[in-house]
Amino acid sequence: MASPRVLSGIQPTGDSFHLGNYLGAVRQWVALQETHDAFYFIADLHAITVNPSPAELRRRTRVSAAQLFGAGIDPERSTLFVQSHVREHSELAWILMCNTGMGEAARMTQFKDKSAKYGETSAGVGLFTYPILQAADILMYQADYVPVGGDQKQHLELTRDLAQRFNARYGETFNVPAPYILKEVEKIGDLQEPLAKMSKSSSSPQGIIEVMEEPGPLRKKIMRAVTDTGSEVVADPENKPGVTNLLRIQSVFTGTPIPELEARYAGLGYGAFKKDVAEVVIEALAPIRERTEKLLTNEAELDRLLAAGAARASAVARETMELVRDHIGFLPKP
Ligand code: AQP
Repeated sequence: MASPRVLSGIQPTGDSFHLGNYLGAVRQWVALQETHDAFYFIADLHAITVNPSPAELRRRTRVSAAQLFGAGIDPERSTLFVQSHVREHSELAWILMCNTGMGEAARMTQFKDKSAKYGETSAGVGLFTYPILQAADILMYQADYVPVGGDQKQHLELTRDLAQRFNARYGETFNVPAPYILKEVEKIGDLQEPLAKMSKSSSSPQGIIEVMEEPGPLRKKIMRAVTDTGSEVVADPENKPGVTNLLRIQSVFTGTPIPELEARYAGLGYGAFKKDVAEVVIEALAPIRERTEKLLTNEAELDRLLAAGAARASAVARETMELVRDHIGFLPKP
């Protein structure tokens, strides 16, 4: 029997991914490639919703690819590609848009959050239709599971609704995917505002840990992370969101259960705890940074790997689109 398929994407919207992207998504991608038929992509079509300059987009797309390979995505076991290299994504997004209600799209909270920055009427239409493109990305590959952070739950629900609606209207076409979200890392908090998610676009430089960050500044940021009143190192998401966030980070990286960490730091205070968290994060990210930097010295090789990924992804996308076009009633191309 074929392995179940996973599909996920990440936007090239920064010069580095952050700890939330890594722990919430990319780390699972690396693990899942061992047991699943894995498709991962760099979401450059999504990234243009916020109008990066062409030079910025090109650089960030390559940096993103290098970071994914550097984090452990194996081009032999996973299909890693750039979204815009597979033209079918945009075509399927349009078809799905024609099957989405305005009210349904307007309910997406990420649009509300992101458009607040521009003002709802000046935000691009692409930002509004973004979740529908995301549904197209997923359904195109007939994915079984989508490993993402908790912020994507609502978009996954929309994807499932659109798949079911399309199947009911036009006949069985799409696999209905399920989210794959790990509770303990579904939301890595901003270091300065731990109730908010760490985010490329909304976190302040002090609130975000970048995967590509040098040990010096990284250590400083963790030492300065907002901790809560009191001095006990205990997980309490409501009253101690800062400490809880750091405990979660240390726990996933070391594989040590949180109660064990709480016992270890009993009576030691925040300083000793934060120092250890910083060392754990530095040690975990250093090899990723080094491999990424090395990969970036050979752009031609990086582009070759991405071309191979695009060829494999395109073959699947063509197959899905033949089915979609036929089911919807488009005439075959003469
Ligand atoms: N703080 C987070 N905790 C856990 N998971 C997170 N993800 C993002 N932030 C956290 C997950 O990372 C994957 C890739 O995200 P993305 O780059 O496609 O976009 P995003 O979710 O909008 O993340 P950002 O950092 O906030 O990017 P910008 O600022 O560009 O919008 C997803 O699986 C996401 O859930």
